[in-house]
Amino acid sequence: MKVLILGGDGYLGWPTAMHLSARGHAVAVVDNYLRRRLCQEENVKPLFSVPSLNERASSWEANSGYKVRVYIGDLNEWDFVEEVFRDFTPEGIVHYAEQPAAPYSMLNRRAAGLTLHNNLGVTMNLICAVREFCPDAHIVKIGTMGEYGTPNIDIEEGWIEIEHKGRKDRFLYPRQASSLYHTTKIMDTDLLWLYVRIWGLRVTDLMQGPVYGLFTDESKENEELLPFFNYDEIFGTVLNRFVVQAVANCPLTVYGKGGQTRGYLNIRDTLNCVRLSLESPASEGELRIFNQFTEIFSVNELAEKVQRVGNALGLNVQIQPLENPRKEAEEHYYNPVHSGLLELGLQPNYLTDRVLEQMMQLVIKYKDSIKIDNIFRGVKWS
Ligand code: USQ
Repeated sequence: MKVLILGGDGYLGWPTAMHLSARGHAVAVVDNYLRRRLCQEENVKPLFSVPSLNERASSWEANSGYKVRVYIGDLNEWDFVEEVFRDFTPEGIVHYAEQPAAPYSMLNRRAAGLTLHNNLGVTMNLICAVREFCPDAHIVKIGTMGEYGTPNIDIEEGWIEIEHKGRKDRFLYPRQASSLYHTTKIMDTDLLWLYVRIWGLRVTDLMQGPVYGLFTDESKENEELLPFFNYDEIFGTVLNRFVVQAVANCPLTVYGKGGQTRGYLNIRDTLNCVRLSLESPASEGELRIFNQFTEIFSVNELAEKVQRVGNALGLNVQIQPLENPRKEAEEHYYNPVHSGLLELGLQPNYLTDRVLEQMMQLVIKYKDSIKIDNIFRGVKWS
């Protein structure tokens, strides 16, 4: 299948490109290096420096024999979108090309505007490009579990049937996010659902939980191919941050009571979920939604696991509850369904002690490049 990956430079984009090309798909990636630029502006660095997309594509070809095409440009600009879609008319498109950080979106008015403009503009251009150049192509959109928030009832897989005054209908499951970033993902879903109904697009929306992990089958032999790995407060996700904090001998930054509960998954499972979705596409005129995570943990449970595994490796891991900079429920009910991807064939990689230990061992190699002042800055939601 010809697959175009929008946002191919990011934490998930590049590993997805290698994963799909190693399985025989013809892959092209697009990126404008937005995340690299925002990291520079906010003075944060990934754990290890990451070669450019063209350099990574060359290393991957030298290692594996598979070629990944690279387009550098801004998908908010229609002329560039048109050029890419005319040159590489895809059968499947993976849409990661968004400002991905909740804390960044809550930083200030400029960051909020950039998040809104980028995320919705790119989604709209994608919808128009598919309609114009490849109407039968399947869009795999990375959404987020955070779109649902933490309601006091079970979370269904995207849809809910409601009976009201004796009549029934099926609706998108209610969404109520707790950051602007997560809210742009709700708006994306609404945009896609509109054009699925009007133009008959094929769309899969993957409601993904926070991802953890450092290497995948394709990168583990070659550190040049590792993903863009942030551990700072703005762009890093919680478990990746805790692992780096443990290695750097900084107390783990549990926000508030630590009862915040989410569905997590290993980066390897993200790649498998995206591939399985592409290989069994949604039908014409279908918005298919999967909840994409494999296990549920509270922040306290993650911190305790990291502490136990870190101490067994000889680290001295402390846990330090901090006043929560975010506005979110710290103790709540959480019971989301997640059977769709398992039915498609997903075989989860669970968070075992061995997995955590391997992550820590790799981070230990880069211990000297950890910037302690990147770890906590206290971006407040209010
Ligand atoms: N948290 C801490 N300490 C930290 C960092 C986070 O206690 O040092 C807590 C947060 O308050 C939150 C939970 O851990 O309750 C998860 O935070 P996170 O930063 O790992 O994840 P989040 O901001 O929700 O966003 C991340 C990704 C985003 C993705 C989302 C999935 O950045 O791209 O969409 O996870 S989800 O959270 O399910 O919506």
